[in-house]
Amino acid sequence: MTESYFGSIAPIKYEGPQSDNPLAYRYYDKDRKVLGKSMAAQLRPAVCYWHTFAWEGTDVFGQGTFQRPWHRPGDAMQRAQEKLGAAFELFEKLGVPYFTFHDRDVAPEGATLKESHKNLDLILEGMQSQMQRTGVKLLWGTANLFSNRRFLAGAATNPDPEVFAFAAAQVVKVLDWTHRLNGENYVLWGGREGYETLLNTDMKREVDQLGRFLTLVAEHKHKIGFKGTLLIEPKPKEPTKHQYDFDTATVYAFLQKYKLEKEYKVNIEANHAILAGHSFQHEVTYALENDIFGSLDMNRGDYLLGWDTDQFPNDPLEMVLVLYTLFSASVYVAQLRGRELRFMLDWGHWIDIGCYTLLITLSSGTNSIFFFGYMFAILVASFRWGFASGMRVTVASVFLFAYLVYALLRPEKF
Ligand SMILES: [Mn+2]
Repeated sequence: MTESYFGSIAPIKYEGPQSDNPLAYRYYDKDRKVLGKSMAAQLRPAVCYWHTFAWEGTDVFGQGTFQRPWHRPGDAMQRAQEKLGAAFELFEKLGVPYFTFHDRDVAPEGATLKESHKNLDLILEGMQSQMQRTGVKLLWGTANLFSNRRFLAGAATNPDPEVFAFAAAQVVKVLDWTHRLNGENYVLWGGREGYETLLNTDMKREVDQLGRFLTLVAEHKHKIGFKGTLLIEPKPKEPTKHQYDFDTATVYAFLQKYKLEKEYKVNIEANHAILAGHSFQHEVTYALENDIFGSLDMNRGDYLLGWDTDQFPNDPLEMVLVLYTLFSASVYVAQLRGRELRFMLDWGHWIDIGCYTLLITLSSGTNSIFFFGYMFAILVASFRWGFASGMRVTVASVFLFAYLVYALLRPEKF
């Protein structure tokens, strides 16, 4: 069907932190058990079809720069098959457990809806056999309701009812397929659901339409018996000036208004949080506290740019901070709901000491503001368990901090 695209590259394996092989995992060891689950199950890494295979490397000023074989002109279905082959070759070589896709990533749009559906069916049947062959699973599917010019003024919020119907038909198709491919979630990103100017926009009517659309999606999910989670991905900008799914708090207000707060959860993306003027951990905490936390898209943006760059996260401090926030907010929410967390009583202050040591190491070292975190752990240990426990935590903190002074400043500086 297709020739190998990554033919000369061997499967990527875990080789440990000492490895200097650029095509090896130094820390990600997919089968290693962490807290009773494999790293693959804990982290659930997924390759996104759009960024990796569909996007041609364009910006608004220029043409595609990637020039992959499947970007060549020619028979669009043939190219889609080549892309599918290359995609599963990459998933397999990377050893990732999951991938994600939207309908137009994988199959070309036809002249009519019927033809588009037929194209999608053909490719997704091939995808189903690739999934069976490789064991790679679908993390989520979604429908592209923003690329075609018909969506200029939105999909569910478009003033033209035919566009609303077209978008609905697309979601039905991809939701059915996501169910058939055992997808774990179905994502709805707002796309062009927003506006540029109120001069031509009836905002209340548009948001009502969005509420109606998402109610229909939830109804369809139950009708077909899809057990995965419906996720909304908040994003404040791009492509419209005022996006209706601005951030987690806006989405929560919207869901409550249309009585959908039990049907949808949020997929929080680091870069989208930053674009909304929030930190990633703000969005995570807000979602957890209001019981709409669904999934994390652990990417990053660029603090010097004002748009969504969807880059791979490479700042350990940012990642540890958000994971620590996730952990703390989960413990807080569990306690609010009266769940007894025995391990937190015994280990909470030690977990805090460990986290703060990590945060100090990753931030500005011995000048780090996270130094004060030790004090909270010492106070908790002292007040809960008494003098001896407080003393133990104090001594441990002093030793850890002294070690950091030594390790971070390096002995040759003395
Ligand atoms: Mn993004």
